[in-house]
Amino acid sequence: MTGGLPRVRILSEEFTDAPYGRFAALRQESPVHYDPEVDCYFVSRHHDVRRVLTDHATFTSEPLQVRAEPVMRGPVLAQMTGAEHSAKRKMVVRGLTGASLDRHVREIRANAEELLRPFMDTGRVDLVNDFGKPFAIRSTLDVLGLDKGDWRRISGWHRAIAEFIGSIAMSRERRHHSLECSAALEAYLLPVIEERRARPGDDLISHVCARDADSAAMSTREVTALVINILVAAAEPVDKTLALLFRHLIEHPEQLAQVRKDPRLLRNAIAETLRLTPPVQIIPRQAVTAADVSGITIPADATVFCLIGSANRDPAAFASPDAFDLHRGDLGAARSFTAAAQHLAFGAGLHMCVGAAFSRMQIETVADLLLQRMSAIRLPTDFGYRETGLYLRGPEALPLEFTPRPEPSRNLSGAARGRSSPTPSPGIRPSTEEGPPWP
Ligand code: 2IO
Repeated sequence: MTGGLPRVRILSEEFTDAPYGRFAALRQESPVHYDPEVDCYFVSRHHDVRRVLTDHATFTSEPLQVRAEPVMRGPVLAQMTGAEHSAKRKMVVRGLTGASLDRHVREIRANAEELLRPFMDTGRVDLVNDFGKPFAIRSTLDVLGLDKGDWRRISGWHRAIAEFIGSIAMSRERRHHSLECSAALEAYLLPVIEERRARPGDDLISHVCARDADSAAMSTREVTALVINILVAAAEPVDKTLALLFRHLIEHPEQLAQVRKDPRLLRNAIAETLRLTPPVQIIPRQAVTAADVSGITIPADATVFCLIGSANRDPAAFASPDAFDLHRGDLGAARSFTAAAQHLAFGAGLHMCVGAAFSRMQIETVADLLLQRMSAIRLPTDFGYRETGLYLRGPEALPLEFTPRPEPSRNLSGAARGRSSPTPSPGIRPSTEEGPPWP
């Protein structure tokens, strides 16, 4: 059935350049859209995306076997099921919570301070390329307990692996490059994993190497795949989310002023950023049997791409869905980082992002620090904003101009104000856009 349906070519430039403008038509006219060029069904309505992600009997994460496994050197968490899945998920959670979390918060702040310092003299920083990307990698290396001195090398491998995962179609040359980089990363990790087995520390690699009551010890291949999985999943969305958050706040100065006045609103702003502009735009699934979705039959074995950026702007789920509003009542900021989230930026169901709560703390900590150090944040008047990517999407660059504020004295940091979160709170302090320079 083709008559009357919009001819949407997902891989076309018109689509990739401005996907949000096209989602409304897709949701209305072709909510389950077959694109012969990529031989996939694109699901765009909020209700349908949630159904595909939570109906585990009908839709599996099988596509990751070809979309991820080659560069992950083995199966990732999202491919696993049953006891293996819950045991491994638990190990990752253990590395991100409790005493580890306190350490991660300190490391996140230290990484951010160090990366920002060279830009404090000039009052200019590209939040994506100068700050966000190195920050994402270095924070992730801290979590994994890898050597931050190697961040440039690891960053290069990471970029090629992320390109593989985020490509719907890829040239032979690029594919070859990604596979080479992932082999190089594996070779780099092998001696580290052996070392952590022999002398476990308090890092995530040691945690996943450890044998525990309800699971057998993992093979080195399993550990390698899990480490690469965490490296990519924890680093890839960070610079994008951070830059998108700042872009939305700069475009809505009244909301930025409110966040500066009451830093507890930062959480709302992050949740709303993830809803409006999710960094992970596509989650792939495969139909086990033929399934009816919005009146269209998806045949057995078909690949299904859930369009997260579209689901999150479905007017059936959110009022005025294209507006950035950190106060929106239909978002539920407090539950936005849990399985009860209304937006779908972290997915849904059994495979919902295991790092959701951690990422909230991470972005909140770094954004709070940036807001403390920078006042009068603006974009250069001649700057042409551009987002790239269809699968993983974010700003190409975000060159900020700002008025630097000095670092507060050490003994003052860590003063948390009226937070209700059970996790340790970053040192969030109120300030105003017009107020005197810190302190
Ligand atoms: C790493 C794609 C950034 C995941 C992926 C192959 C599997 C899985 C996701 C997220 C985000 C990354 N998929 N994380 O979409 O682990």
